[in-house]
Amino acid sequence: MLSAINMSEKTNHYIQLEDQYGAHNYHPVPVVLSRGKGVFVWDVDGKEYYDFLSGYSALNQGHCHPKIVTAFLEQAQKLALTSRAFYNDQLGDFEKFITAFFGYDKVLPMNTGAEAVETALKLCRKWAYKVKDIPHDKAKIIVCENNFHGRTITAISISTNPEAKDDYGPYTPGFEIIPFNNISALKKALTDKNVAGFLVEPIQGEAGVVVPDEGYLSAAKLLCEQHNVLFIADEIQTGLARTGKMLACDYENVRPDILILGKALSGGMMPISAVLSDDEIMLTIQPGEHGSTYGGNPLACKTAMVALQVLKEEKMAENALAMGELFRENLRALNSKHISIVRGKGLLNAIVIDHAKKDAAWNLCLQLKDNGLLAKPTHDDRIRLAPPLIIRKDQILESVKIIGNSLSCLD
Ligand code: IF1
Repeated sequence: MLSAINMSEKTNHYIQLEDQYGAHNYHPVPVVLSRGKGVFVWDVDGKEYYDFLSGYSALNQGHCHPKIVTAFLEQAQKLALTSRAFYNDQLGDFEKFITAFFGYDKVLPMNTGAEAVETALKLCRKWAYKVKDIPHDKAKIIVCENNFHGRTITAISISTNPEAKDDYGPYTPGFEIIPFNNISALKKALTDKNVAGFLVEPIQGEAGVVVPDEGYLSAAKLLCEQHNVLFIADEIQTGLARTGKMLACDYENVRPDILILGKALSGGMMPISAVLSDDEIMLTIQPGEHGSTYGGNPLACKTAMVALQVLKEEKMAENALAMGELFRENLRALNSKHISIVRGKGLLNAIVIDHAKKDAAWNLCLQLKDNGLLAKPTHDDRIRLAPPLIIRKDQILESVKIIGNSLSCLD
């Protein structure tokens, strides 16, 4: 239970409601938000904050982007859901738009990121049995230590994080876990003829923004090609301009066999995810073999097309690249004894706090909040810093100043 000290009456009221009536599956920073616009959010007392979490990278376009909101509202008043029992006049346009946008034959629309990951795993297994001719129920998919692919039973079955995994067994079989950023480990795992796929985040977000060595992704993709194994990129957090390119795989010109997108695909309006691949893989799933009530709904389709459009129109990847470099350069220039590492790509960054006290990162986040910037530790000592991609130079410099001033709370 949070102590009510130095929290306003209103803040305390909403926190108590969630404590009393909501599951305790999160430990949020004690701030109650009521409005968002661009890079800013405001709490119930009207205090303004820089949002340096961006809905876990679902708000790349910024809070309530006017063009996305307009499209959302227009479609919501026209036709929001048909189910896939019938056709609708938005899905085909969305499918044409997004497959051209990323250069794939087809897309399978879902809702949450975890559902898209599950869909990608199902496609990989279907392909294994129908195309690669792997013996039935023997398909194996390789994943990396310290991954994060969602909260479903299969996603936590392949997790190496006890907090995400413990007491949820028995676990889904058919996976092998290897070290991330380790080509020889992948090479060894690929000697197994029953391997059908390699699922990887181009940068490990939840692990604390762990960027692999230059060349890792392209070397992994080449190995997959040589072994007729599908390279499956989970770009749910790294995709959609977050790392300074439209996809993190673009840094190494890697074209995943299966591309998984989510989060900012809707610009933070609603859950929209998508799995893209070419016909040889996508057409292994026949009518009735996969689906979802809301997958491909007209509201999601209309919203996603505009959310993708503004990424390009407003050159958000280019801005993320430039602002990310400025951000890391100025963070390092703080020369704080409390920051051991500053790392990231584009505007997906993290600082690693070097401090004797276990809850130092949490305390820093509380101080940041008081100073007008919202962030949250991803593990005890790592703080992800990921603002919306529309952030300007003066706002980056002001944010670094806030971070610099807040670090003294650790002295
Ligand atoms: C939480 C962070 C965690 C993801 C990748 C799939 C999913 C995610 C690479 C699933 C979701 C969210 C989930 C949220 C916290 C956040 C997160 F890395 F983004 F910070 F947990 F690691 N693949 N990430 O990052 O997508 O089903 O949530 O739409 O669960 O606490 P989802």
